[in-house]
Amino acid sequence: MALKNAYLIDLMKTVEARNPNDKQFLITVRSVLESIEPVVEARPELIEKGVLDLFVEPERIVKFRVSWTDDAGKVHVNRGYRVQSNSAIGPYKGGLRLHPSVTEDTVKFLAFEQTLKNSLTTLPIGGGKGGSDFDPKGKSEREVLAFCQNFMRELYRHIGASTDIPAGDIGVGGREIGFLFGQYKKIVNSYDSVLTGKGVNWGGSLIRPEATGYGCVYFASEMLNTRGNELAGKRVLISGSGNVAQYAAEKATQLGAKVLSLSDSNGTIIDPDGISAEKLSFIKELKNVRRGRIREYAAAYPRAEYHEGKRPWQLAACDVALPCATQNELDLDDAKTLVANGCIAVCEGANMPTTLDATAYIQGHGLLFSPGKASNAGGVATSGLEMSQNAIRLNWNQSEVDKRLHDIMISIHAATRAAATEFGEPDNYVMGANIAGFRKVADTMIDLGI
Ligand code: NDP
Ligand code: 2IT
Repeated sequence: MALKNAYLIDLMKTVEARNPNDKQFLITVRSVLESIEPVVEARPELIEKGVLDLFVEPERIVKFRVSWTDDAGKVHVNRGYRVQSNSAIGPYKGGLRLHPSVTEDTVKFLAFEQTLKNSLTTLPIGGGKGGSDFDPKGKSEREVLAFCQNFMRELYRHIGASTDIPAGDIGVGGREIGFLFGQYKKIVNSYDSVLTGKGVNWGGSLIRPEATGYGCVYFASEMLNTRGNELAGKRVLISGSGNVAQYAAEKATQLGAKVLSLSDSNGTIIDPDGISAEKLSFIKELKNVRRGRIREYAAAYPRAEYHEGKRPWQLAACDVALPCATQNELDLDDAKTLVANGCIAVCEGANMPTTLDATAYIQGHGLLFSPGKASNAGGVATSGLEMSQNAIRLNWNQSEVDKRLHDIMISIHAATRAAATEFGEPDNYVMGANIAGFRKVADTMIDLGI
């Protein structure tokens, strides 16, 4: 699909000129503009009032130096980022990513996506994202603490409970949120709801660790239901073995599916018997406590095979694929194999894991396909529920939060399909999510005065 509207073509040229090095951001903006083109054509005031011009330019980009010392006393310098993309419907909200691949481009594209995602959650949260090129792999706990404390020493001045509320993402889990929160609290001397994904003893919400993975599977179930189908009995391939992958595997298994794979950046394990709840406990201990590699699974469960350097998609046939690791991890060749093997649904747990040509191929062959901004929104939605509980200084029980999460995923699915149906393509979840997410933000920007 190419842009046809002259105004949007011009706008895209401006975005390219302003962000010449930000490849992923440009791909993301173009793909969103293509989706919302029919809305722009139907509503000239969006152009007249400059809504689109504002929408594609982050409200604020913060970039800072982070220095820390390793266990040998050597000084290291990393770059830290926070991109505050859009605050029309609420304070900036979005995760922090710690991975050596993080650049300004990464954070900018994720913040842009987050604005649309957060709009879909039904909650009052704007879009932001942050992170650093710090690599937590192989670092001691003291080194991770040193990094987190020094990262927060700069970040604290840009965030706040009603300004910007970061959370976890790749490389940032409960441990890192604790280190960041401890430092924030010490600097500002105030117990603010300034981060989510906190531990339950210190303001966290039950179900927040599970929420992204569970939500993704709730969403996949809704998609399958539209074709009179269900998850029970389905073979599922999952990539990643971190937070999102673990809980997607847990919920899929609880709903009667057989999860055949998990992976990490080194390789993939395929277990023909399925990854049971007991085997998943092994994974959680391996990845979250020992911080080991997925290859160790095959040593513990000899019927499983480990494939070094491979992603799951071409290693076994599946009915449902849940990419839950990182961006651009499912390409056109993978999509062709999934289709040839009879896959019926691809539901993204990660942010933009499927390349655009792979997405087009999957949609073109009649599979159900959901973009992460819809199907992984359960994580940030439950972060929103954590903020609600902090605001009323009460904790809801597990079933209460899980029910709210489930209801939110059903409502995101319904809103996405309704928008796609309104524009004549009921199965186009990409178009539906972009339009439904964009309209609420755009209408609010107009209400608040440009
Ligand atoms: P984790 O750090 O917990 O896990 C990430 C997993 O993906 C690990 O198995 C990691 O392998 C693998 N991975 C990371 N980078 C790469 C890479 N470049 N190539 C191959 N594999 C890689 O992160 P999360 O589970 O939290 O996040 C996974 C995805 O879900 C991301 O796209 C994130 O943006 C998205 N997401 C996360 C949410 C959350 O609440 N946490 C909410 C919504 C979306 P290894 O161990 O080798 O690093
Ligand atoms: O990509 C995402 O939605 C997240 N990493 C979660 C953000 C959040 O604020 O919970």
